[in-house]
Amino acid sequence: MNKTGFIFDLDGVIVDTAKYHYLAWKNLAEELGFEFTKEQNELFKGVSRKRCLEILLDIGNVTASKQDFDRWMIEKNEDYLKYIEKMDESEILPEVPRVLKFLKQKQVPIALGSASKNARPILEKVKLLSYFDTIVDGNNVTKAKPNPEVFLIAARELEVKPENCVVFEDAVAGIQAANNAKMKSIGIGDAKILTKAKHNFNDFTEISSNFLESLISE
Ligand code: B16
Ligand code: MG
Repeated sequence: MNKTGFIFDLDGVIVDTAKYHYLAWKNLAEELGFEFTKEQNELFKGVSRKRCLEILLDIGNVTASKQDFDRWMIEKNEDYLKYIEKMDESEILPEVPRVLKFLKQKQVPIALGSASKNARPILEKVKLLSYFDTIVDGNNVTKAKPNPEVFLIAARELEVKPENCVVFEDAVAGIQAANNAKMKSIGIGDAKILTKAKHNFNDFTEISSNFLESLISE
């Protein structure tokens, strides 16, 4: 039997940091003189910080010099980090620890595969860092999801073949990235949005140990 590896996205799968990203982008938009809505924030899920700022400036019809752009990237992140600073275990999404513990017990290798450059401090804050055999995040990749790079690096570091990896993702681009890597994609969130996922669940409360077991021994 081939070894199975599990890869978790961060924002929207392990914790809901999207709400803090939203507040920080909204603050920047206000400073630049326009409104940024929760609906528009949906476009930012799973998308790199740089790309988010490009989309934000498009929304506000703002042109930026290279200097402005770099300054706003830093400003947004500093603001975001103030929200992150206050995070603790209570912000872990339902039943994520149960699933991580189960996989650990089964001695299955586990990776994080996230677009965020703040993944490590967030996992530290919510005290889940020790479950991960490797962290692949925005600091390690050059190509953003839907490019499979982040998940392929994770598979390599886990020493598992891509086709034997399972990916939990909440973003359309993330599901595409997993599919592009030939991995088993599991959509966490609205099945009507994550239509290309191999399996869909609203959250981890719907994922049974039997189902996890079946993924390990497939
Ligand atoms: P940072 P994920 C993504 O996390 C977020 O969904 C996305 O909104 C954010 O812009 C991106 O991380 C980069 O985050 O600014 O912290 O580097 O879903 O890939 O875990
Ligand atoms: Mg996500």
